[in-house]
Amino acid sequence: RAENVSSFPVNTAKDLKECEDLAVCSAGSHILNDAPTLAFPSISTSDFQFDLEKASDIIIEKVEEFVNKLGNVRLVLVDLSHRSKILSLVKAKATEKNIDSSKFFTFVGDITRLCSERGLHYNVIANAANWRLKPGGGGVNASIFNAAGPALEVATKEQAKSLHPGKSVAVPLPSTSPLFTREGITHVIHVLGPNMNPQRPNCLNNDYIVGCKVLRDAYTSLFEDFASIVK
Ligand code: AR6
Repeated sequence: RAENVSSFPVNTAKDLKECEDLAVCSAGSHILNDAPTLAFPSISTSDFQFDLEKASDIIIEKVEEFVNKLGNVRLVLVDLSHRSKILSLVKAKATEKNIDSSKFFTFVGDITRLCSERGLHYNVIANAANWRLKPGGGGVNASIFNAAGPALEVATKEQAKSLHPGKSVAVPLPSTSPLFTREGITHVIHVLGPNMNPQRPNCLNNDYIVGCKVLRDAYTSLFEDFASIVK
């Protein structure tokens, strides 16, 4: 079951054997599985202050729409802490909807270290970006640009100068980047979600009619970009 995965660090073959011995084989199978895997953070729900209930419904809706369409791939929603509210909401709704937990599950860890520290095989990550596609700021954007090194900023500029809310852009990661060499990540997909934070650009002033549409568009664009990378 998915909750075993997020709470069970498996780093070595020996750990994995022990984990199987402990009859939590589903954790092992997630970790051993080498299907193309997209790890993504919950877009817009932290710095951009989007409502968590609404965001969790949209994640589930879009995962249901894409998970089978995409074939033999895995979609993994990631957050830093076991106390993550968005992970709990999405996990509960995924169980309720009987979504295949080998194709979609939640996972706790730093999205820039899921292979080296948590033993998860993954190849593509999503970033909750800003409209200028700039490094820094905070949250997952700062972590990804810091971990990827300057190569990501250069490669990003080659693809796009800016992003509209609801859009994404896929950036191939140069093989010099530590994210490529250490984690095996080949692409970063920058996604710009709707913003409800008055301190940030393009604030929607609590307009959740527009906000939900933009968040749906953002996940559609993300999963379509992932599909074109793996096809
Ligand atoms: N690994 C996994 N998940 C993370 C990590 C990490 N290293 N860091 C944060 N999260 P946020 P937003 C989770 O604020 O709301 C930036 O400054 C976090 O707990 O990064 O879309 C950009 O430049 C949350 O669940 O993105 C934009 O200006 C999720 O990632 C703005 O913030 C998204 O949180 C975007 O705001």
